[in-house]
Amino acid sequence: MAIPVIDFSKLEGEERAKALAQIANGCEEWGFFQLVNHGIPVELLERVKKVCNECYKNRAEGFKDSRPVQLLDRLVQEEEEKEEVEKKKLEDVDWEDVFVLEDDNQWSSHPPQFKETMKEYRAEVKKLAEKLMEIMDENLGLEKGTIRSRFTGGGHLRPFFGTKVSHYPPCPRLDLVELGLRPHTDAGGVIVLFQDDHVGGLQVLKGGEWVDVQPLADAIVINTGDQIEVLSNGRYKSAWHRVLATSDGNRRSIATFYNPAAQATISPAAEAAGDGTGTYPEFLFGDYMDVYVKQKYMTKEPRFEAVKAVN
Ligand SMILES: O=C(O)CCC(=O)C(=O)O
Ligand SMILES: [Fe+2]
Repeated sequence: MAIPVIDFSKLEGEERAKALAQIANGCEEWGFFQLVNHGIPVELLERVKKVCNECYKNRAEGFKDSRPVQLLDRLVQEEEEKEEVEKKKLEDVDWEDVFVLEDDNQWSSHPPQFKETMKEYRAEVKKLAEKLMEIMDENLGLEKGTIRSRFTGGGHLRPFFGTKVSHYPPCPRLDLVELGLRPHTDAGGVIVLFQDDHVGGLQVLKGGEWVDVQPLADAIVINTGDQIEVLSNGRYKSAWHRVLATSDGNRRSIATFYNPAAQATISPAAEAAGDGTGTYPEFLFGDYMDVYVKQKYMTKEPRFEAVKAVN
């Protein structure tokens, strides 16, 4: 079983209907799919890889003092001190080093090309995400622009647009730390992921089984978050995913989140409700995020319940 790989350029030609159907299937059956010929220049992707790899190098020293490394060191030390060890694993850490880029936060100046390259990349990703939202509108039978409009309070609010640059360094004790990132569904809207083309580890839960999101050179992975599930009234379920830690690889991943504005009101879009299965509340996305930050690694249903209680 492999997640769908879709040729995005086919949307422009005679095979448009087929491409639309493939995307609908990816959204309905998987919550994850990969795009090839997505329109982001490969030459730009090459530059993104390069500047992010450089950035990781500059951050390597800092990772040595990070929480996961400290916790693992402590556990290993405890192991050595005790004779009889019942193996305890570290289950509440992610073996990763991350930072987030937004339009108005501080960005690294090393390497010197980092800022301009990532700015260019984010502009391309934004275009792609907005195109995808229109395709989802079309597939859901919604008027063009509905999802974007809901995310932005009818165009008055600025959507959240953040890029999480992650590095998953090799983990020396996979017997004690198994995960680079614990299982979760994403809180927001449309996620555009440029993952490592060699080192795998990302997996999606499908029918009770973890399925690899196979590394594919120059492809872009798309997944949908909890807000698309709500807007589509359960037709597009946000999928559980996780990242396995590895003992010998350095995995790079750049995930960009196109989410509603904090003040945007989210609720199922009536037209999408046709064959929807959900009963979702109406809430402010910011209120949802307040719940999410405390419950990220838990099931989503209690989050909807909790946010209902806020209103
Ligand atoms: O690193 C990855 O491939 C996935 C990251 C992810 O799922 C997230 O940041 O929410
Ligand atoms: Fe995620």
